[in-house]
Amino acid sequence: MSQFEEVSKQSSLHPKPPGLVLQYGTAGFRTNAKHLDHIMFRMGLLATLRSKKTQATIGVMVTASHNPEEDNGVKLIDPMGEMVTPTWEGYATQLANAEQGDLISALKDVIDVEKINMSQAANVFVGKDTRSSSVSLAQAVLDGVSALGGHSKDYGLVTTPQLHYMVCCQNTQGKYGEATVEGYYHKLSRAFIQLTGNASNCTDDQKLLSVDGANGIGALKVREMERHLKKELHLSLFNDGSEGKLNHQCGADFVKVQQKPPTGVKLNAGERCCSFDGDADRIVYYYTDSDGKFHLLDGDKIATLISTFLKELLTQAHLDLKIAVVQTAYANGSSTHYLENTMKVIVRCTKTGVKHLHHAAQEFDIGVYFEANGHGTVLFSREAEEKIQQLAESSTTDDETKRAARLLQNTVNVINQTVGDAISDMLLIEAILAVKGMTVQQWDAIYSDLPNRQLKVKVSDRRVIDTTDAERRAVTPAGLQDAIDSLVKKHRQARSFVRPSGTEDVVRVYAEAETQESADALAHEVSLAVY
Ligand code: 16G
Ligand code: ZN
Repeated sequence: MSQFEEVSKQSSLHPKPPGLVLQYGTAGFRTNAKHLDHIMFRMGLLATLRSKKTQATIGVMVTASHNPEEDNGVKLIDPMGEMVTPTWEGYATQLANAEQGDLISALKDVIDVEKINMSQAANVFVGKDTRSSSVSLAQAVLDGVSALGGHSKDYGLVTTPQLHYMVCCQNTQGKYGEATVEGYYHKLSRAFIQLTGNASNCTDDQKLLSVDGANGIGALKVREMERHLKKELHLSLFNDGSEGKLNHQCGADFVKVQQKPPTGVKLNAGERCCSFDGDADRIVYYYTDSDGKFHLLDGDKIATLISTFLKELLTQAHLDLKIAVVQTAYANGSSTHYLENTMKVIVRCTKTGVKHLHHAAQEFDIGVYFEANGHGTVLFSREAEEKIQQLAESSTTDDETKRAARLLQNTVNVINQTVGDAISDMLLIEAILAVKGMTVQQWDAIYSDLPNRQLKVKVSDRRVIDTTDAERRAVTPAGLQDAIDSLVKKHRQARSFVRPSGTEDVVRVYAEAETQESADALAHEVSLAVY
């Protein structure tokens, strides 16, 4: 039987509902799980083609991140562990929407345009989150790979960033690490233990952290990681999936958007707590003070903590490396002000979505990127890594320089540079707090957030809104931006923008201002202008 006959036969077991149209959005396909079986099979086919084309291993992750349990989704991972390129996102959409009888010709179109050598071997890594639908959907991906004669490796239950890491390790012949979950724990925990070894007077109380696992994959994996940490970090794990529902009233997205603690977590005044999202690629921190007031330390505060730490170490190590922080329009105005004016680091603003931030961060020796929602990581250029390593291993440098260089080296190793990673970010943050002898309150006090509010508005067609300037200004519909500008003028220290969501059929509204009342009022007024 020819290759295409096999695909045809197999695809009839994963039929497309006629007329259903879905799009590869900011984070891949994402919708109710019952519409996704054919998408998964076809993404198995596409990943196989992408693997043949790049002559490298490609990843396919089955997850809908922070969406409700009933949803699911899928995203493709390119050879270095990054998001798949925009051209291939387009192919994904074409393949997904081809009616059953047109699938083979849609597949042949991609093969022709990309001039793919079909005799080339293909290798695809597959992972999934804990959603009940993920089992059969991941199987559909594997079916797609085998229908086109590709090899696959099923990693089973893994976090999204773990699968990104595996793909990168595999394609760099182990230079980045070993492409196993054990290898991941080993590399990160070792770097963490070496970092905290520099924090000699850290008490047991300071080593205590509560973790909200969002009832998802992160809970399982952080528990596995903890076994490697040699009691250098004591985790109290809540929302571990044994009772609660995935992402329901818990997790990083809930905490960030609602600006309140998750249910299911015992919060003692003053104690550090963090929340993961449903696939553990986002993290936010928080605590309640003695008056019961909730304090959120989001992606902006995390980026500030990390970039401050790195900048201090660069100075101590006398390393002249260019460091920048990449944010989106959602970054709190206070964070941008602090980074630019007090820390004096370069700040860049990009469109929402990890790939945009990742790309911008690659332009610097050290690029720290975080979305306010807690997704982020740090990228080191090859040259930066080499300089750090040389210095850490040099025999001629003085003790202070060497200590700083070694801290930098271990910092590089604790970070998952392929994508934002809640577990890796958590270890990095915990290590920084320990090394600096800093409490969560001191971290929070670096700057004060401007009160802010996010709202979503249902409109008949969100595509009528087009934005520019990294989504900070609306170009269409005519008059909208003028209306926003005049509303903003009525409030002090105010800023507001609107953008169509890339993951939901809504328009998002963001407003910040001097007081919470003012931010709430502005968000409401802008919503009315959109409607
Ligand atoms: C996706 C993005 C996230 C972004 C969010 C915005 C990835 C892996 N994830 O979850 O970075 O913040 O979408 O959603 O790129 P929105 O367009 O609905 O506001
Ligand atoms: Zn996520």
